Amino acid sequence: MPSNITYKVLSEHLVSGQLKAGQPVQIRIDQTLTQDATGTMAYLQFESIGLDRVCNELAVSYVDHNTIQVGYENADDHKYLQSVAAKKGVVFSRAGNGICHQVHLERFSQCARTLLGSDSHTPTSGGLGMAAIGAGGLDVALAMAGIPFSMVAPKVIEIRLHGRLRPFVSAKDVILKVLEHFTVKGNVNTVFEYTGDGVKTLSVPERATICNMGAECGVTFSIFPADEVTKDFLTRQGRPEAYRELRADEGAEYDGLFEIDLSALEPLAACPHSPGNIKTVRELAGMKVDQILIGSCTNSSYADLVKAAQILDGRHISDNVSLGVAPGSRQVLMMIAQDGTLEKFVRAGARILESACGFCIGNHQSPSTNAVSLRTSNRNFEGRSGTKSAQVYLVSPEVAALSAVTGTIADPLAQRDIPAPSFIIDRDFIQDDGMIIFPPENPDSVEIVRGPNIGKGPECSPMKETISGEVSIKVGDKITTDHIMPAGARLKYRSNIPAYSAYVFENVDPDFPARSAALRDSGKASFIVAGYSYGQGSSREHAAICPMYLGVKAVLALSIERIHQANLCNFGILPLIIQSEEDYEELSLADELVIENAVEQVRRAAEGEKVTVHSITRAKDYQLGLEITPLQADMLIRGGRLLQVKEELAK
Ligand code: MIC
Ligand code: SF4
Repeated sequence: MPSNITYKVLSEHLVSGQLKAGQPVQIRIDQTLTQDATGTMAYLQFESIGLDRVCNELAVSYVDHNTIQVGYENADDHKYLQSVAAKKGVVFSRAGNGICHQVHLERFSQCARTLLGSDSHTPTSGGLGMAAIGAGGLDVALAMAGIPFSMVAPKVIEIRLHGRLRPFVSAKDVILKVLEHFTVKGNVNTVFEYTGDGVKTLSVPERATICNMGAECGVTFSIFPADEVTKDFLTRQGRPEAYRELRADEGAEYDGLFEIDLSALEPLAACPHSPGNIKTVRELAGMKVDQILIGSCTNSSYADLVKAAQILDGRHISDNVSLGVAPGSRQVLMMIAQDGTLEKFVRAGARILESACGFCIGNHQSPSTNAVSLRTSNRNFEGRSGTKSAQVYLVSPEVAALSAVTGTIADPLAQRDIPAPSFIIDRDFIQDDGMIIFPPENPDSVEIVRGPNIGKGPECSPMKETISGEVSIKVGDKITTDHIMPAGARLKYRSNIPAYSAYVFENVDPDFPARSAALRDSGKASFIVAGYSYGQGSSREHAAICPMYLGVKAVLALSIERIHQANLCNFGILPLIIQSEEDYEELSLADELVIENAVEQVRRAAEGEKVTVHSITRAKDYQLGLEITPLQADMLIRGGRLLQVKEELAK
């Protein structure tokens, strides 16, 4: 049967299950990646499994998120990560080497292989034909232990590209168009596969930008074919052996089709406070801007920066604007330093930032009160920038650079003063892996360094027969993991569960941690009630671990995003689906709820039965969905994935 590329790659990696949309399957993971903010927990959990070395083909540990180092915490994390990498056979990419997804694309990704990363933007490598999936740290730890990854076989949507982008229109506008159509909700267990004659007009970094922000739609991954363009990219990276042709068969079938005429696209922007809130730049033109930031794993490639600098060349940024530029990797930084691009930025008045996540995760560069900030990154959730009142718009590097000159949001198609940038790679990329440390053959003498910031891994307990307690918080739709577990200034607590737990829902309801912990300490369960798309955004498993630490036993939501749903199961929290908006309206803060025969009910849920939750407060039963695989039912009952795996390994 003719196959699309998604199922070609998945079937080559299938370990068990039937590759049919909606069915649970297990796939072999070739490569893994972690970053520091999720990595410390991932390696603490890997250590607790008790293996001497990682078992998968390639495991890379990046330090890119927490590089600000105010206080000892971040540096403690780096030391732990470097030493545990050496001990366990993991490749270590040092702080300063760049953002994990950009560096992985440049130096490690391979066509038609699988990659599991503890970061939701891992699908960036789909740009060169990899099935690259974001997951929680524990799932990545297990993949490093050689345990297959459990997922639901996805629906595959064909996104057919025609024509060619016009000058000033870029890959960012393609993915913003996709976001406008598919929105940030309802794309769970789906893959976006790009096809059509427009594909060959896009470079690998452009394809990577498009795959990167598929994460904002909530898809499992996005993937491009591997073709001559891919081969050229890998050859210029000095890695021609990583290339393998990957094309969909003639007549391959898909579960849906969305067509985009690249030549008809115009510059777009995602408006506050969601990447799915799309308008044309034309509509926003003239709005005064305070801050502009070019970088992040979405748009910080060599090509992105060269084009932005061409626009700024010989001009100066407006007096009311602060412009920051963060090259995505050390390779990009070295290349812009060599070809004069860096000087163009500096002369134009840009502030050159470290090759790291930095501003994107609210680590620094928080805008002023009520500021309008234009960014080339992928998320503009309220408060993520570090300034709650800031209005963050996501745009292409071209629109960002032009707006830096004018001081207002500028529609490049409506002006003639500044010519359109153009760039085609005609040289090899600089290949210098001097900031990558490969693990020693013999790690006997390596000591794992554990500074005071390195806490313990999470501790779960088996499910009780009766789960009874209270609703400790009720939230609305589209609650992101940034709402649940803020990053920015709180990121430094990632290795310390009790300390980090004090900030759960910090910007939603700062009393939540105390309320939930009080329930826990009096022997009661704590329940979260939420609307649609609960847990969208990041893969951070802390959004499950810290609520678990505070005694949360179930989330009752109208819908839950894929990675977060998996994280909840991994840490023994029931991801229950409320069946009607009326039920959601009714469930209220402090409602007393009880789940009788919990173990039996969970077992049956894996066979499609509903779970009965009794409300003592309203003297009625609610039927809730629990869409879990048998494996997830088992882990929920045993008290989480880690306990489940350890028990299995001990047999
Ligand atoms: C993000 O963009 O939100 C992050 C920070 O990269 C997260 C990972 C994390 O929370 O550590 C992600 O996207 O998974
Ligand atoms: Fe880093 Fe931002 Fe990319 Fe997350 S989205 S990996 S914080 S650059």
